[in-house]
Parts: sequence; C-alpha cells; structure tokens
Amino acid sequence: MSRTVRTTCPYCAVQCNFDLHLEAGQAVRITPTRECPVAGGTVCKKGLSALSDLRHPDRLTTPLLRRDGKLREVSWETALSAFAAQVGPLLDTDPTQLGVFGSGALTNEKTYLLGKLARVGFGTPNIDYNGRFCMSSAATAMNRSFGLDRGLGFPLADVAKADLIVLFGANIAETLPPVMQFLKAAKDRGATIVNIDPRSTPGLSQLHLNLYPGTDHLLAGLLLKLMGEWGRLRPSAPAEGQREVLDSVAHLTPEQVAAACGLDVDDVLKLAQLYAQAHHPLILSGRGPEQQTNGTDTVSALINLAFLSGHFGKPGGGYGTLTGQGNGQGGREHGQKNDQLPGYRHLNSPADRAHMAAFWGVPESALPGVGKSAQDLLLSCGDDIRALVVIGTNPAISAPGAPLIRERLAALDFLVVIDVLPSETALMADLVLPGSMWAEEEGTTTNLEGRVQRRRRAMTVPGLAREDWRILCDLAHAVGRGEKFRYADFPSLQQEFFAATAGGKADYSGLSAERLDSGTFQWPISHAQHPGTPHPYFAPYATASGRAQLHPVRMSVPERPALTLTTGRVAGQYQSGTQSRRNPALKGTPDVQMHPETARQYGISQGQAVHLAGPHGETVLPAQLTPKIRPGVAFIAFHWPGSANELTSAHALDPHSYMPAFKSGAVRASVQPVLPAHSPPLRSFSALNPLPVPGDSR
Ligand SMILES: Nc1nc2c(c(=O)[nH]1)N[C@H]1C(S)=C(S)[C@@H](COP(=O)(O)OP(=O)(O)OC[C@H]3O[C@@H](n4cnc5c(=O)[nH]c(N)nc54)[C@H](O)[C@@H]3O)O[C@H]1N2
Ligand SMILES: Nc1nc2c(c(=O)[nH]1)N[C@H]1C(S)=C(S)[C@@H](COP(=O)(O)OP(=O)(O)OC[C@H]3O[C@@H](n4cnc5c(=O)[nH]c(N)nc54)[C@H](O)[C@@H]3O)O[C@H]1N2
Ligand code: SF4
Ligand SMILES: [Mo]
Repeated sequence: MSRTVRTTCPYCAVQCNFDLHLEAGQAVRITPTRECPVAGGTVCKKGLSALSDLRHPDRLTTPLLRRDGKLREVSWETALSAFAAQVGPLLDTDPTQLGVFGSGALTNEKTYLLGKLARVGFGTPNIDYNGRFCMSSAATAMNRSFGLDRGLGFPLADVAKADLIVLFGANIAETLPPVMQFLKAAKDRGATIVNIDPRSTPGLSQLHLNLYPGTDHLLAGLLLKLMGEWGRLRPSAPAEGQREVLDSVAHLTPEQVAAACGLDVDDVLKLAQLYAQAHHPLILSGRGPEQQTNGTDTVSALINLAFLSGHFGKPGGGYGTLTGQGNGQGGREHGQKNDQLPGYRHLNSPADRAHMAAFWGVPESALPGVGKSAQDLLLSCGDDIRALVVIGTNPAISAPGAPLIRERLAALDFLVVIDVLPSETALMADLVLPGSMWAEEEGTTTNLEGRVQRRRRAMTVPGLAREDWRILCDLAHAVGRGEKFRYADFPSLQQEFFAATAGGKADYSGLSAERLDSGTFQWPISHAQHPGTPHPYFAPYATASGRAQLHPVRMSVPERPALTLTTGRVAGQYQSGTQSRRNPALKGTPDVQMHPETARQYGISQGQAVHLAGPHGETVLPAQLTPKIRPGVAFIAFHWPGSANELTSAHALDPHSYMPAFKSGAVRASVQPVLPAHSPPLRSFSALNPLPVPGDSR
C-alpha cells in the first residue's frame, strides 16, 4: 500500500515542507510541494536526500551499555537499571552534579519535556543546549533591546520588499538555499545586495566587503555615525540609550574603520551611501559576526543602526538574524536553556517561577535557579558535573576546543547519549539510548520566521528504538521521579506544552494539532482564534519601560594574529556530520582554505598537507588555495573529525551570551610533506563493537 505524508525537513531552520512517500510502510521518496508555506517548493539537496538517515545501516536500534570498555547491546530494562544505579545516588546526594545537554534539533515538545525533566524530575539547574553555540549572541542582543527574541520579526516574503539587503556573515546560498528566492525577488525589483564576509561566497551581491573577522561592529558603528552626519536619523520608536550609542561612535572616521576592517575606504563609503539612500534597507546577520567574543555587542551595533535610522520592525526593512538549526527558534523558547522556563519565561523572575511551579504542581522553592551555560557545563564534566545526559547534539565534534571537551567527557563517571546514529559523542558514552528521528514522531518545530509547523509521524521507530519523549519519561521513572511524567500518549504531552506557554512571551496556547493540521502560525498566538503574529516587534516593547533599550558598543579594534582562523559550513555537509557524512548524496572532505598570497608566505602549495595548531590541539589538512578568501585568514568547515574544532579555543567566550569565538582565533601553520588520511572512513557501529555478551538479558 502506498501512502504520502506531508512533513517538515529534519535539517535547517527554513523548515521546508515536503511529501514523504511510503510503500508498504517503508519511505521510498521525498518530493517537494508548492504548498510549502515557507519556500513554495524549493528544497535543497540535504532535504531531498534526507531519506538516507531513516534506515541507514548504522541506525541505532537497541540500547548499548559499556561493559569491559566496549559498548554492548542490552535490553531497555538493563539500560534503565544502569541509569538508575549511576544517576539515582547522585540525585539523592547532590542533583547539581547531573548535567543535561539538549539541542535545537529537538521538537518544541521534546524541548519542553527536557527542561521539565531536568528541573522538576531531576532537580538539577544544570541544563543548557547547543543553541548556545548558535543563536545566543543574537538572542541576547534582541532580548536586551526589545525584551523579545524572534530571529526574523517578519515573514520571509518581506525580504522581497527590501530595496537594500546587507548580509553580515550569512552564506545563504550554501546554508539556507531556499531563502535565495526572496533575495532574487528583491533584486529583480531593483534591490542592491551587499555581502560582508571575509570570503566571497556564492550569491547575488553587487558589492562584497571582505572585512577582517571580528570587525563588523566597527563597520556598523561607522554607518550609524554617518547616518547622523547626513541627517538620516529618525528612531523607529521611543528608545533609551540613544545618546550613549551615538556618543560611542562619534570618534569613528571612515579611514580608521576601513583600516581596522581591512577594507577599501571607497567601498565603505559606497555602502554608507547605499544605506542612506535606501527606503527599506534590511540587515540580515548569520553566524559570521555573532560567533565572536563580542558577538552580542556586534548584533547590538546592527540593531542600533537599523533602529536609529528608522527601519526596525517595518515590513521590508530593519534587522533580522537567520536562525540555523531545524528548531533553533523553538529550541530557545521553552526551557532547555539554563535560565529559562517555557514560553520564554525567565528563571530569575519571581512571577515566572511562581507561574510555572503552580502549573507543574510543585513548590516554587523546588525549582532550581540558573545553571551552567553550555561550554561551562562541558568544561565542568569530571569536576563538579559527574554525569551528563546528551540528546540531539554531538559536542565531541561541534564544541569549541573539542580535544579538551572530549577529555572532559571522558572524565565523567557516566555519560548518557540519546541519539539515532553513533555520533562521536555516542561512541564515548557509557549508555547509548536509541531515540527517534523526524519521520518517526509527531511534534512541532518553529522555523526562522517564528512559524510553528506540524511534523507528522510517517513510520514507527525501528527495532528497540523508542520515541525520544518516551525515553525522557522512562529516565524520570527509572530514578523514581516519574510522578509528573505520566503521559497517556503524545497528544497529552503536546497539550500540556501548549498550555505551559500561555501568557509567556512565546505564547503558543492558541495552537492545537488540529489547527496546525491545516495551517502554520507565527508566534505569539494566544487563543484559538488568534491568527498569529507576522510582525511582533512594535512599541511598546516587552521591556520594563516599554521603550527600546539601546546598548552602546565598545568600538575596540581586535588584535590581528599572523594567521586568523575562521570556521563555518559548506553546502554539502550538515553540522557535526553525524547525518550528512553518512549520506551518499552529500559530498565533501575537509580542507583549509587560504589565499594564494598567504600560502606563499608559508611556502604552502595547492593540495599540500598543512599542519595547523590551536590552543588545545592540532590537525593536518590539505590546503585549498583560493583568491576568494582575504589574505591572512584561513577557513575550515567543522563537519568532520579532525577539522575546525581541533583548533578553536574552549575558553574564548562572549561575556554576555557565552557564545564561543568560532569565527576568530589565532592558528599556527607549518608545512608537512605528506598528506595523511585526514578524514578517517566512517566506522559503522558494528565494526567498532562486538556482538552482545552472551547471557545478556534481551
Ligand atoms: N549546508 C549546511 N547548511 C546549514 C548548516 C550546515 O551545517 N550545513 N547548519 C545550519 C545552522 S545550525 C546554522 S547556524 C546556519 C549558519 O549559516 P551561516 O551563518 O550562513 O554559516 P557559517 O558558514 O557558519 O557562517 C557564515 C559566514 O560567516 C563568514 N564569517 C566568518 N567570520 C566572519 C566575520 O567576522 N564577519 C563576517 N561578516 N563574516 C564572517 C564565513 O566566511 C561564512 O561564509 O546554517 C544552517 N544551514
Ligand atoms: N568551529 C565551529 N563549530 C561550530 C559552529 C561553527 O560555525 N564553527 N557552529 C555551531 C553551531 S551554529 C551549531 S548549531 C552546532 C551544531 O552542532 P551539533 O549539535 O553537534 O550538530 P548536529 O550534527 O546537528 O548534532 C545533532 C546530533 O543529534 C542527532 N539527532 C538529530 N535529530 C535528533 C532527534 O530528533 N533525536 C535524537 N535523539 N537525536 C537526534 C544527530 O544524529 C546528531 O548526532 O555546532 C556549533 N559548532
Ligand atoms: S533548506 Fe533547510 S529545511 Fe529546506 S530542504 Fe534544505 S535543509 Fe531542509
Ligand atoms: Mo547553528
């Protein structure tokens, strides 16, 4: 029998919809649909080939427990008893010693349940998630200015209304391909597109400013100063901090800023003129300016520019950040962040605490306070964190300073990983629990425009795998704390989740599975007739005074090491690569991109092995020489073992968002004569692990 199920893509934050076709219960094909409310039927090659994951031979289908140094297949009973034996005593003595590490790849319902499990079930404050490494700088800056963080405060269709689009460190053509259609529509209507990136990335831009990494704040500051000089300031709404912001940029000159950014002064002035002349300029940021030790301040500088020149919050103009992970937006709203309660409530707010404690039926004093943020949590492993539960993320590859992080993970008494494939982190674990992936579960995700969409179950989990939400409940029950984790079925969890958000900033309480079956809605959506909120940023804002709070930014000039490393993505791979490296339709091998001029200085030739060293580790990669990167900068994508995060710093963090400095760091390079096997072939789980121990209860 054949069936077709309309669902959402498992990968990035565009959350394209497509049709999954099944024959006799097996997924056989994915086809795009013009009815996709986000991208109208344009799907990228990752989405089109997403079937690769579903029944991959490496798919985890049974719990695995480490015994005598090896992961061995065990029954759920054995797995959960091991969890109880290791984690139960910790919870009885000091629950703060248990950490929980979540993910923006999880549906909203799982995000909600994970936060509730950590705080109400386990009683630990120490929960955070991989979105800390992704959206935290932009989220922190938006929150501190407007009390609200929705990455795009407008539907993607608004992008087509802009007459100037300035991309700050966003490689849209490679990372969010369907979004290109909105840039193209704007360009077809006469818009100018400017790309600000140390690399010349593919796209539609007419002007490219290849600035030195970490200098975007200076450029934004100068633009603001010039808008003032040229009489272009008209604040979007009443604001506090305007005078301080303008004072902080008063000393900047085009010549100084061009020199600090490594740009041509004429190009800088050309950008300023374009911005001054545009009626609907739109600034979009990606991870380039955000994953920096001054990432939050840099986003504030972009907000200050858009806001004070009168464009913020207007259709077709202003500022927006492009969220990355499939549920990167919803994942930062409902309680897996160290300081957060569902509905974007805050753990430090007495009213929010009281509300959620009453909702959950626990005393307010039972809710822990703010816990460790992601990198602090990872670095504390083996010290005051003794056991860690990881779900939906692979920090052994994706965390900054990965060699040090792997050391910390290895120092834990007990590492539990809930995944669908044997990621590098799962292979380090003491207990691996096989969870569920996209087509195997119901739920909702919230895309980069704040659009909540339904993910539909098309098939059941294979073998002994279990749906993630059931596993989370099982963990609570295993340690005798299951009272609040008795859900008859998924709809009862989902209804509880929607209800938990009522009255919060990210209010989803007007949603139901039925409403989402026929439509999609941008939050907030506070009652069953609410049509959703395409434009949430209007005055009075969700700040204490109702006015925007603008933040002056220190216009410091970063140091310039001999060779600066910046890192990021390529079109053909996804994230830590657990999924994409196993997908035969997606290609690519790691390398280090450098300008031929830089290569000459180091005596490096095309394809030659380059030895690179960072603060915690080293690696060897083939040189990819390209004039498309600025001299003095090297670029490495992070999708493979032995790639970018062998070289990034585990300690360089933004003081406001605790975002790592993935985009600027010093590397040392030397030349090696031979090209070693830099990308170890993927090892399947069965090759690494023997058959189950005879006599193991199954
Ligand atoms: N193919 C693919 N698509 C993806 C993903 C993936 O892994 N693969 N991941 C998804 C996720 S989670 C995310 S967060 C998004 C990220 O999407 P993007 O933000 O577009 O991706 P990055 O490659 O991390 O960074 C973007 C650009 O920033 C530039 N850059 C580096 N340093 C600086 C700087 O100091 N200033 C400026 N202005 N630019 C700089 C880099 O050269 C790079 O081209 O992509 C999503 N989509
Ligand atoms: N150097 C450098 N490092 C970076 C970045 C960079 O630009 N440069 N970018 C950072 C950013 S923006 C991000 S978002 C992170 C991403 O880094 P990670 O979060 O480590 O990346 P993923 O590969 O998406 O990890 C997802 C894991 O969860 C599993 N998984 C996926 N869906 C599910 C699910 O529904 N249930 C369960 N149980 N498991 C699931 C996958 O198999 C995979 O093992 O990396 C960060 N690291
Ligand atoms: S753009 Fe993102 S959501 Fe759309 S198909 Fe590609 S990976 Fe999936
Ligand atoms: Mo991300």
